[in-house]
Amino acid sequence: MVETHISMCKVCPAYCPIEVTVENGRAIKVIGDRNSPLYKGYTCPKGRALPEAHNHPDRLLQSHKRQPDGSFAPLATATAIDEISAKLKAIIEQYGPESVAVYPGNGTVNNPVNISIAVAFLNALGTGLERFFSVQTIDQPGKVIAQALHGKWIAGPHPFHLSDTWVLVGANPVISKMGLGQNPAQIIKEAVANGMKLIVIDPRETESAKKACLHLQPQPGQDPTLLAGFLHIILNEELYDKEFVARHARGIDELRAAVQPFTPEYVSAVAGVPVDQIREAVSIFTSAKRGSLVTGTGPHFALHGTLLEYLALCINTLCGRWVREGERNGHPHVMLPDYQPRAQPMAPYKPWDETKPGRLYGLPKTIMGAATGTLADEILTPGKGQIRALICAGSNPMVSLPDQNRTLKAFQSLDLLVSLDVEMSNTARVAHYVIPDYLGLETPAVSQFLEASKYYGLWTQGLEWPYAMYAPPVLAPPEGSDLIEIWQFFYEVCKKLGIPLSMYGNAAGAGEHWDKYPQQVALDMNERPSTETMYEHMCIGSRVPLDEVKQHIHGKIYDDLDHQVLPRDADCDAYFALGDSHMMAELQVIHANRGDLPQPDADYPLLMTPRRTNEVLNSIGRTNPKLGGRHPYNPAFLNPLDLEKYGIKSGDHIQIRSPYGEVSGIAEAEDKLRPGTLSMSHCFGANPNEQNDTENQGTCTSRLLSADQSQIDPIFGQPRMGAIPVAISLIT
Ligand SMILES: Nc1nc2c(c(=O)[nH]1)N[C@H]1C(S)=C(S)[C@@H](COP(=O)(O)OP(=O)(O)OC[C@H]3O[C@@H](n4cnc5c(=O)[nH]c(N)nc54)[C@H](O)[C@@H]3O)O[C@H]1N2
Ligand SMILES: Nc1nc2c(c(=O)[nH]1)N[C@H]1C(S)=C(S)[C@@H](COP(=O)(O)OP(=O)(O)OC[C@H]3O[C@@H](n4cnc5c(=O)[nH]c(N)nc54)[C@H](O)[C@@H]3O)O[C@H]1N2
Ligand code: SF4
Ligand SMILES: [Mo]
Repeated sequence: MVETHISMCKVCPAYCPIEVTVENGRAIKVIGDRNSPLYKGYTCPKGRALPEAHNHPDRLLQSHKRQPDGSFAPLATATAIDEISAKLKAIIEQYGPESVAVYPGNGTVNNPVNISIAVAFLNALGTGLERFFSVQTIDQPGKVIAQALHGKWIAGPHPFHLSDTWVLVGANPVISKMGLGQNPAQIIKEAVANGMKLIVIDPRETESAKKACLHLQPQPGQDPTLLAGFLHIILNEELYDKEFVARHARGIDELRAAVQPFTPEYVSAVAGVPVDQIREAVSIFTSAKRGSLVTGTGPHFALHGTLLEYLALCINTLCGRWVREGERNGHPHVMLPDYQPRAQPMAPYKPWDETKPGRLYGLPKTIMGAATGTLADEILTPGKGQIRALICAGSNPMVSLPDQNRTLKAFQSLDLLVSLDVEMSNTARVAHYVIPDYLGLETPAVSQFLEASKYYGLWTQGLEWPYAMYAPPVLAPPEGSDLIEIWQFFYEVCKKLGIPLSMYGNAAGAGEHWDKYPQQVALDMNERPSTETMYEHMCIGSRVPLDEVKQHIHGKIYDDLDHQVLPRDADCDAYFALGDSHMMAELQVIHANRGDLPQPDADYPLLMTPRRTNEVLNSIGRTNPKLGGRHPYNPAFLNPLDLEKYGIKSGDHIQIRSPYGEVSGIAEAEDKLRPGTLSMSHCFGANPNEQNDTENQGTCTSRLLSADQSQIDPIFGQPRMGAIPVAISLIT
């Protein structure tokens, strides 16, 4: 029997609506839902390859336990949970609850309840965010931190589709879908056709840059210097919105003083961008009326991501690029609670507490949770609080953390490593227990997370339309499988440990900036709630009830729901901070050290930068025959001039060395890449204790990174994962 169902792809947080063809209970085809009012049929290759993910012969269908000889034997999931709970109990009794850590990753995106319950589990243990090692601290933590230091505009930034300029600093939404989830290439194309002046700042000519009116190609990692140069011009030439700044911001004199050394000539010399391009970018941006300057992972990974984001926010604030009184809310709520946007900021606050230093490097407690870049050292460093048990929930730290060798050593020393995954990932292969999760088409879907992601900083997704969708499960789990969702796993463990769980529903905010506080819901610990019930908890108090959203199978744009932004409250005493003292001090540091980056030299003449691959999401999709099957490795992209210099051709195997490690890769020419740059995707390759087949598995770039203290942000722990000095040579 062949039937079609409307569902949602949940591989990434774009959550595209899809039409799934099912034959005798098996998905055989996925296309975009052409009746979706917002996405209009858009999908990417990863969504269209969902049938191959579900039907993959190596998909994990049973729990597995590692045997003394290193092989894995299947066991019932309930038995595995019994054993894991008993081990956790013993570990907690012996070493305390701080010896148990959780690392949720991108595999949790398929159901946001997973993250809530992972946090609830740690809260129940009494350790909370201190043992929550999430991707948040290796994926631009500077976004939330800088927003805390600068202040957050309640009515939000200008929406992209209503802007006349936009600056992408090291972000490539056409491939990543970050910032623009609903057919980014088309949205950008239409915006540019309608007159938007798009500026891209990226060492490569990206798919997004091809649509830009101006493309700056700086030296990797020199973006804070470049943005300080923009500010120098904006402030010295008085190109800012004086009325807006006087009304809503403080600290302009401190900022002006701090950017004085960043003259266009200095910035040009350090960042490697011609002065006239710097001036042109500023002129285009400041003479437009609407639109933001936003950042992506590329520049965030060069260690000064918080400063970068802070300077970006200062540029937007100086130019008054926030939704004003009388305008429509740019990012309206549907599945989140109602709130009244006002044209005013929420006050800045300090998002860390140095009176509560962590175990390592004096890293303070922050609103972002534990510093994931230090996870291996947290496991390897003896003393109170040493991590003895780690639960990896939809994450693959064996390839996503810096310094793969150190990660392996740390993981091999654990008393308990659990991997909740859908395949035998790099991390699952070194775990003690591997627990199989459902795949996306087997669970319900709801779009709330699309709205909530705006709280993680500018340009992290966020919906520009009052849109919502719900989709029921399309497939039953495969016959004979023994699956458990991530949140259900934590629930069952808590039940065994006799600890009650509470979740927080409808969270509209982050850190100390809340449009509305979440509602606490105590879970029934006698009878496990259904996933549907958990979604009801998640959407508790939503502006539109979940039941109403369920009525519209293709999703709905609730146009009539929009809000007009009210004026600033007469008694509002909150102001944006333009001159935060920590940020001003960091500006001095980057000035004193020409960007505070390793400079290319004779030993390491190239800088390695990160990039995303369309067919895979980090490591997700690598084993899918339709995705990674066709593109099994991550090429080492180089400018043809560099290839020629080293006597290398596209397709040649090369050795790549950094001060921290060595790997082999496969060279590929990329015409418009800035010379001196090696551009490569991450999360490929085998584990250090396995044979690596570069042509079929790619290369783990994390072996070229270090997790030493010197390579980690001293407050937020973001490890340096960009602008890495490297050398290459031909393997003969
Ligand atoms: N060198 C370098 N390192 C980086 C980066 C970089 O650019 N360069 N980027 C960093 C960034 S931004 C991030 S976010 C991290 C990513 O870090 P991770 O989240 O650790 O890496 P992923 O590869 O996304 O891992 C996702 C895992 O979830 C599994 N999975 C997929 N679907 C499901 C599901 O439905 N359920 C469950 N339970 N599991 C599922 C996959 O098999 C995979 O093992 O990497 C970081 N590391
Ligand atoms: N297809 C696909 N989509 C993904 C992912 C994926 O792996 N594949 N990963 C997901 C994840 S976890 C995340 S966090 C988002 C990330 O989303 P984005 O941040 O948009 O990621 P990228 O597409 O890599 O774009 C980053 C750009 O930064 C550039 N860059 C590198 N170094 C520098 C630098 O020093 N300065 C400047 N100015 N630019 C630099 C790179 O060349 C690249 O074009 O994407 C998500 N979406
Ligand atoms: S962009 Fe691709 S991976 Fe992301 S939700 Fe849409 S179809 Fe899925
Ligand atoms: Mo990420």
